[in-house]
Amino acid sequence: MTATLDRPVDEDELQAQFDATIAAEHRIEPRDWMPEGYRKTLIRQIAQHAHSEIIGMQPEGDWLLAAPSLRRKAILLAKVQDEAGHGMYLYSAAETLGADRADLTDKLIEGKQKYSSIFNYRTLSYADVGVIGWFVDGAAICNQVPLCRSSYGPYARAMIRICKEESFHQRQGYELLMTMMRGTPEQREMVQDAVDRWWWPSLMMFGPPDDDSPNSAQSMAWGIKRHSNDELRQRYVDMSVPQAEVLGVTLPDPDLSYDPETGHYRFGQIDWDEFKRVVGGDGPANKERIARRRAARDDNAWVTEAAMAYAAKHAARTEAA
Ligand code: BYC
Repeated sequence: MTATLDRPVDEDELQAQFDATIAAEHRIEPRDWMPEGYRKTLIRQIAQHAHSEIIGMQPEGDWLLAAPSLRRKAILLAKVQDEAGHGMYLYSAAETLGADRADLTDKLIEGKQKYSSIFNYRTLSYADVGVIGWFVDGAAICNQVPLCRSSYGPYARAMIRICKEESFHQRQGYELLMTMMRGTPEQREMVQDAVDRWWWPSLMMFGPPDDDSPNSAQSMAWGIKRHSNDELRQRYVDMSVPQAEVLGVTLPDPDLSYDPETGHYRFGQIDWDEFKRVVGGDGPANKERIARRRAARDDNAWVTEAAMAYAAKHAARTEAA
């Protein structure tokens, strides 16, 4: 779909080719013409996704030095490192759209770009590490498996690898909780307490309800998103209820009930005011999450500068040779 230069570029023709590619369920690649809105939407979503992975290292990272055994520490360390890797794939995907990685980080720190609301809650006990794996990575899988079919090639391909790793993350969380549930009454209480605190924020991860989601319709028409926020949230609830039963915990929703007519679980009202507050910067840990990201950028700037200076020197030498 690359424009040829031997005749004037006809915007309508390019748009028609783009539309045909989307309609045929083929992929848009970085070299292809794309409408500015499509590019901007992808940069917005991919940057927010990358920021979520990077900020998402913090709540679990807080437990690295306090993991209860060497085995748990090794698992947690591997998971947190995976999240750094996911952030890097995603920033690379955003770069294929013309975004600049350092600029995206600056926008995150200045509050001009978002990251997932879930990472503004604190991890108060080790059970939270397990519940993040089960709930948060479970929600991530539910949301991201359809993104493997996203219309933008680099994003879809990054998602395939990321989803494989998310699957390990979800399982390690569930296995940790299973182990704790076989332990002492205090350990079982810790798990239930973590479930009570993380369930509702996990449902908020899927975004606002469909009738209050300004980006969904266009993103679905472009094949960036494949399902609406509410569809994925419902899928997630249906998946989580039997898992909670096997684990032996109660999900903190008195309205949760199976509806035999639809084959889905009905659930209670989500506190959308809380969601708006947290996304707007007033969650339990927003300020410290950004302060830590800012410190990491500033304290480590010398590493980037040294790497850039070395690369420039190396390029100059290669050119001279
Ligand atoms: N938190 O029109 P809507 C992980 C924003 S990390 C904050 O529905 P859209 C992990 C939304 O951006 C996985 N903001 O938007 C890492 C929009 O804002 P603007 C993170 C939210 O884009 C470490 C506005 O609200 N996953 O798994 O069509 C450890 C209106 O929303 C949230 C992704 O990023 C939220 N929860 O749909 C463990 C998945 N929800 O920019 C695990 C990729 C919405 O218009 N992203 N907003 O002002 C997506 O699938 C979509 O972007 C969303 C939102 C479903 C999240």
